[in-house]
Amino acid sequence: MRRGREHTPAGVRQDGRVADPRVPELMQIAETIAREAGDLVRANRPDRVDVAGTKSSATDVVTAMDLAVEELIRRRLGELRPDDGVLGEERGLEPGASGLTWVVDPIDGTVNFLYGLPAHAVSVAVVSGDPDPASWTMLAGCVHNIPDATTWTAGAGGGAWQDGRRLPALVDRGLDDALIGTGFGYRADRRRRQGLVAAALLPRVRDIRRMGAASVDLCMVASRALDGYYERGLNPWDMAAGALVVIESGGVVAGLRGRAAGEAMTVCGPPTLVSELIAALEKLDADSDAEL
Ligand code: LIP
Repeated sequence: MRRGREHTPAGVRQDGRVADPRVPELMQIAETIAREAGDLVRANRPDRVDVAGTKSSATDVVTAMDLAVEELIRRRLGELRPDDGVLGEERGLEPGASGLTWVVDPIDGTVNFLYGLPAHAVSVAVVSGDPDPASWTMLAGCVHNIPDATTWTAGAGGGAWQDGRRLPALVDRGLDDALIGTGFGYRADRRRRQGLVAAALLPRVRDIRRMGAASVDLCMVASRALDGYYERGLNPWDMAAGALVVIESGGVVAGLRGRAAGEAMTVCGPPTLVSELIAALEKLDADSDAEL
């Protein structure tokens, strides 16, 4: 994952050719499984979605559909890529023997799914190395938005695509002209601080949007429906596929203070905008939950 400096995206040689010949097949598998998962949700969405449990807080919900979708994804990966590992939001890490790990979010934007709001997606990615954003090499990914079936795919060195159309390179712009996406965590102390950061940024940007699904936010940057995006608190499964889509559309995905994107902070967009956004977020200590 790029860290705010120009270097070859993960998985691609300096000559720009795909470094890993497995990428095309992995892209196809990611898209096939993400679409099958989307079909499952669309065919079985109940009139009333019930909460099956909660996680980090009373509002961090998991539904029966989250569990069913992750079960389908794991079953299909077991059929198609039996030696690979799987890291999923609901069942955690099941290591594999191949050196590849699939990083999956069965329904990213679960609260949106619960309320019937339009941004909620299946996110399926595959990485080599530890499934840790600080060190993984992203190889392929797919984000499949469930309500409208909009589908983003990307492969290391293979470009980023939306509904089969290759996405053009991002266009840079200044922070004051930028439409910025963000999101908020589930814990009250973190949300309080995140609200202060957003309030401080608001007069400095065109506007702020909060979609409710990180994977969709990331892909909307690649599609230029957002100019940039930042969020503190993302899990590997929230960002694995969408980050590759951004990078393969010529964007940068980074953390603050020269660190890789990850739980502390994820910032993405075209290079100049990312540099300006990182500088603003560093001044606001946006990678901290401490009371101001
Ligand atoms: C969601 C993220 C979103 C964040 C939400 C939540 P989930 O993931 O995609 O960006 O703002 O708080 O974490 O929990 O729906 O899989």
